[in-house]
Amino acid sequence: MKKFKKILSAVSAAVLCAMPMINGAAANAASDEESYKKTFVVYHIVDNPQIAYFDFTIGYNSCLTAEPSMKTALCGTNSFNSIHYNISRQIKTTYSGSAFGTTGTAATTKFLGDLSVSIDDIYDLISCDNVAIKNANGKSMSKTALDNRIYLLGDVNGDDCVEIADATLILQHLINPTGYPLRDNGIAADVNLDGVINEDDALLIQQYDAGVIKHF
Ligand SMILES: [Ca+2]
Ligand SMILES: [Ca+2]
Repeated sequence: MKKFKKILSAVSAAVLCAMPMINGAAANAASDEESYKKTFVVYHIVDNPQIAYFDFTIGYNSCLTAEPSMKTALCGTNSFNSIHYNISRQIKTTYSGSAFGTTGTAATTKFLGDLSVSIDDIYDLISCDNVAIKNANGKSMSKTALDNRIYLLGDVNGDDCVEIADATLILQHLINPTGYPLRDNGIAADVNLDGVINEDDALLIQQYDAGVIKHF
């Protein structure tokens, strides 16, 4: 019951976010088209470079849809496997290989939710459990060595909306990084998840705002 109330409280903010898109021509014929979605990403961040094995499980609420976790370049060619269980709404992922040797994002997991789902709700809708983390010697490490953080993809300025201002901020940042810094190293700005923040990400946000694409 508590979660349901929280979702309802987010509706008014979501309607405000959606206003620019409703004005777009592409959004007028929305009834028989795919509806707009918010794209949330769990970033699985290596906080201890000695990690050589991790095993985590993510569970998620029925108001979200999910994909298997994806590895980043940080995992290299080491063993990485992720399975999505639709029925139980769980994603199980394992990594096994050499120690990372550096910190950074090892994997990402995408979720799609309706516009009514706010970033404040998301930690109640997604649960991340680090089942086991080990070093290269097979010794168990603290489960907090892998940090799981959730962001609304494309919300560069952190106002819980994805709109043209976010694309503009990326472009301003590319020209003047110190004058237009990005929060948390721009982690929410890399909408195509290629590890680089550039004009391609700004363009995708513009396309989302214009209704050309409905999610990332
Ligand atoms: Ca924003
Ligand atoms: Ca990118």
